[in-house]
Amino acid sequence: MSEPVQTPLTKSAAFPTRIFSGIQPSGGLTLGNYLGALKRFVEKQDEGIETVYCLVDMHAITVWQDPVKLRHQTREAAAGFIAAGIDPTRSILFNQSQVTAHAELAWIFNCIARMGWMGRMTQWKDKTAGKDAEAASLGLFAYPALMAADILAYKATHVPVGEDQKQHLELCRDIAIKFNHDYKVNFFPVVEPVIEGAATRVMSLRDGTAKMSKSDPSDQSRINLTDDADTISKKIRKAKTDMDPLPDHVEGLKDRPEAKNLVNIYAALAGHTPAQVIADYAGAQFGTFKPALADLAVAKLEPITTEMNRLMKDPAEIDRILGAGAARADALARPVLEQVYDIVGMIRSRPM
Ligand code: AQP
Repeated sequence: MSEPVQTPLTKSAAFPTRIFSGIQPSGGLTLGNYLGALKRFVEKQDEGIETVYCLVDMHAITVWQDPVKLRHQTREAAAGFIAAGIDPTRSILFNQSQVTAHAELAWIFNCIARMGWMGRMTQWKDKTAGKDAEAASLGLFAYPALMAADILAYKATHVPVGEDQKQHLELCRDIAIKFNHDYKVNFFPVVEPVIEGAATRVMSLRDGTAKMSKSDPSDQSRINLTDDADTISKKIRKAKTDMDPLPDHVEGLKDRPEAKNLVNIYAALAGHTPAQVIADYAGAQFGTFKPALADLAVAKLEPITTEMNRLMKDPAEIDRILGAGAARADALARPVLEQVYDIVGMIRSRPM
């Protein structure tokens, strides 16, 4: 079986290749997080690239989080990363709040980024749509500056993400360029987003035009990495679709968002292209395709869920792994931050 083609990473002469990415522990991980991010984090690690992965708990609190649940979700996300194949001895895996360089650099970037840049972010607009934007947290507005700090504290050159994060990465590039320009340095790399594979935007199972999201009020809209086999099967069998059979060309999926979503999910789980899936299922009714997809999803996700459940029985060990990862992350980020303080003209005379 052929895998969808992955584009080789573009290399910079000035900055060694380093990958950074993160996920918010703002709920349980979804199939969208898995296919759009986590699965590809593992691929990058296995390619032997230096990889830094972060559970961005400070991003999570830009909207209200129950403290007890947040701690649980952070451990659960860490378990999900490890169960999916992140090896904490090869990748650096930690939670953001344990490395204070993120918050410190974010403040400096708050002073580099412009209000207008933040106001144009579609995630900000989406998350405040139909609500009183004046009542949203300042943290939610400034979210992309913290995200830029997450990445640039490591001088990361590449960031694997889903399609929805593309605009935030463009803003990260703008911040790096403006910092370098304002201070007349070539200090920060201009990061490259790595958006590849068949499922860069996994959509809701209830609405093919909305992103599958861990904060969607409907649990039926998403597959959680904690769902058991029976729940996964039921959710896929009940997924919204139209009445037509699958087309015989991928172009036939245009204007059929729900059908396209299910085909893309199948392709990403199987490691095929959507065209290969269509070649196998041309003319099939959803009564045939959905059970095949459900079986595939269960086969791929059940081992991860089982391993997550096993790891969650030892929260102290998860905390130890996150702490060890944070110490390694801090050793990379602190010297970068100290240089930034020097560049912007701050006195650093405190005895260490
Ligand atoms: N539906 C998706 N399809 C593809 N990729 C996705 N990602 C998230 N949802 C999808 C990718 O997962 C990474 C981490 O995202 P995040 O959890 O930090 O934030 P998010 O994109 O805002 O995810 P959610 O599930 O929608 O969280 P909430 O509901 O809390 O806002 C990113 O690489 C993202 O692209």
